This record gives sequence, structure tokens and C-alpha cells, in this order.
Amino acid sequence: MRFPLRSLYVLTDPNLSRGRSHVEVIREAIAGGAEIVQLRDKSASTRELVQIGETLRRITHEAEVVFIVNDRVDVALAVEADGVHLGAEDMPIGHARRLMGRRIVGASVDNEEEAIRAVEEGADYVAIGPIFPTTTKPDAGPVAGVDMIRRVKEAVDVPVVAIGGINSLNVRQVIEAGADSIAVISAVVSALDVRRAAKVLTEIIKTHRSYYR
Ligand code: 3NM
Repeated sequence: MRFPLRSLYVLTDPNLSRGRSHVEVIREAIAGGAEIVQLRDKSASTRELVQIGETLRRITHEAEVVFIVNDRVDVALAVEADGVHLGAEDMPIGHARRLMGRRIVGASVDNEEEAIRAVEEGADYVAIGPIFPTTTKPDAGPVAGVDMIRRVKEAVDVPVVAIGGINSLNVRQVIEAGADSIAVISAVVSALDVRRAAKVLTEIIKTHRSYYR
């Protein structure tokens, strides 16, 4: 599965989505132009994750959108997702690589050294954040700033995803710093109109895509 560059990457969060389900949010985000979506739910049971994941797999397959599962290699494989996204507390990248075969393995990194190591271990993309302050993930660590995107871009050849506090007002800085994909939670899933919020971001990203590349 190809990893779309200059794309909007939407992650779900059941606590921030105004009572709407993962499926409702993802349907609307895709309608608004999201090209990568991630099922992210720290409180759901394994069975719930597989059930939701099955539905999201069908929807993303029809829409030709990349489907990533957060943290859980087993769930990603069970629902035949396109990939898994791993943080520092999750399965090591090398182990996930062996289990995931040719599927996508993404890794959260804090700086260029970690990015280089993640790619050596087999990561297909790296996510750097938080770019701006965010209350969505209290343990996300110190703000990395847009300059860290430039440093990570110089250090590795895989796509660089930017995450943390990104919205329609600051996304231009993130694109200008070279991010290949823009990952958001609250700016889309907490919006009154999810589709419209995704569309606004997608339009800015696409405009810059044709200008900067
Ligand atoms: N990871 P929002 S920041 C899931 O820095 C996540 O690695 C981060 O949510 C990191 O778009 C973050 O609402 C939360 O700020 C992103």
C-alpha cells in the first residue's frame, strides 16, 4: 500500500468526538478528504477493536484510504489493516516488522536520532510531535516545534508525519517545514462538522502540495 504524501492523516479519539462513533467520524473525515486514517482507542477491548476495525477496513477499502491501527499489531493483522502505528511503549519496530511483513509500520519519534534508529529497525514512516502544544495527549512530551520537522526530514528518507496541536491556522508552517503528512485529532474529530474541518485542512494541504513540490 502506497503512503500518500502531502496528505491529511486523521486519528480517532472516542473521548474527543462529541459522542460520535469511530465509524461516523472516519466516514466524515474521508468525505472531507482524509487519505490516511488511524483507529486509536486506548480503552476499547480487543474484541471491540476488532469489530470496529472490520467496519473501518471495509469503508477505507472502498474509499481507497490507508487504514492504520494504533499500538496493536495483533488487531492490525486480524482486520487486515494497511499498517500499524507504534509508540515507545509498544512492540519494538523490528518485531512488528517481522509480523507485519509488507504492511506499513509507523513509529513515533522525538528527534532525528530516534528517527534514524526507527528507520534502521524497519519503520516505513516516522511521526514527530508534538509540533505545537496540545491537550489531546498529556504525556506527549515537550513541544518539538516546526524546526524538528526540518531536522528529521534531513535525517531520514521515509515520509515524515507531523502531529500535535495542528489546525487550519498553523498547518501552513508545518507544510512549509517539509512534513509529508499532517496528522490531527482534535482539529477534525472534535469539530461540529467533521467533514468540513477535514475539507478545510485538505484544501490547504493540497494547495501547498502543488506549490511546494
Ligand atoms: N501523538 P491533536 S501528539 C496522538 O507528539 C499524539 O507524538 C503526539 O492530537 C506526539 O491533533 C498527539 O488534537 C495528539 O493535538 C494529537
